[in-house]
Amino acid sequence: MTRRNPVPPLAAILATVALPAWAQVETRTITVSNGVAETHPVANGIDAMQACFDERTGGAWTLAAFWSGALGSDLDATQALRSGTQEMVVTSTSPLVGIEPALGVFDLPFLFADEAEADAILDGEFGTMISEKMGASGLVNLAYWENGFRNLTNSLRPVTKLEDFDGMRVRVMQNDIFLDTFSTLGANAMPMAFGEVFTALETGTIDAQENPYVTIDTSQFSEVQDYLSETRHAYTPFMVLFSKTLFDTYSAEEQQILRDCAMEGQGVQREASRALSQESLARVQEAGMEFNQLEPAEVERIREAAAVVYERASATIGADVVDGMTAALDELRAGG
Ligand code: TK8
Repeated sequence: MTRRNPVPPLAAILATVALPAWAQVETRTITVSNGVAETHPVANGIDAMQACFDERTGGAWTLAAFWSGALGSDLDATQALRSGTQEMVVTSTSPLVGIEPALGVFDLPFLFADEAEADAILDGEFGTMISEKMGASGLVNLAYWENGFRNLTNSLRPVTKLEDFDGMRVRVMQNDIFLDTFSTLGANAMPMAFGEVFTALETGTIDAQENPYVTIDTSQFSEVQDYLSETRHAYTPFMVLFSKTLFDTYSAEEQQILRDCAMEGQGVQREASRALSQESLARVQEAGMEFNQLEPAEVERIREAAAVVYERASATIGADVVDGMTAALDELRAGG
């Protein structure tokens, strides 16, 4: 930038700060936190987002990432966004149902059959409708990333059938639908923030927890759990949330950069999550976990036992939201 005398007006400074290829942006440090370790595919998404920022802002924006719940739980961090003291969080939807009950729709057991269905619903009209609800709570959802299909680990026995849940002390997220699902299956469900799970498993306060393979792997749960059973009982999305209070202080161009770069991160993050999933499964087995798949008939029995949760959760989630999801899935499965 060339300095002129006397001090030029602000508009002239702004005009000379940025090269034409770059947007007119403020210099910013954007704090982003999440509950997983830096080895988790969320880091691939954050790196991709930073690369996108570099390109679009000419290096004016820096993502300051905090891992393993260093800034608090998913819920604490989300509350910090709402009060405008933190910019961004990558969080599971499940702990946020107290803020936006409609998010509970993603917690319904055995909802999505595979990743393609999850992507189609989240990236389609239904996902947009849910994102738009977040504004009322002071949050902007920039993109859906992936936590993934959840599987059960425990220290008691391989889970091969419904009866194996009996009396098992299973940590669940702070979410009534998960609580109801695992209670219904016969487990002793104990809600707990993610940051407390490793220690609770280590000390034997709980027997079991459930999370996607990559989270089980990158959180070192293989050190404190013996059995891993492929239950795939739910798919949890990550939301890339931004503080609406802070978002509203950004220029329209800057807001677009946030959205575009979060979407660029989405592709990279989902790909990394899926690529790492089988690697993670292999790694935890090498670390000594005993892995089993369930007979399809046994999965069906578990699914049928849990189905009652849909009816009970519908009023809280909103019957319109549950019906909207069902209709979207029906349409998708019919090939529409
Ligand atoms: C990480 C969480 C976690 C979630 C949970 O912050 O709490 O079990 O699945 O992965 O979002």
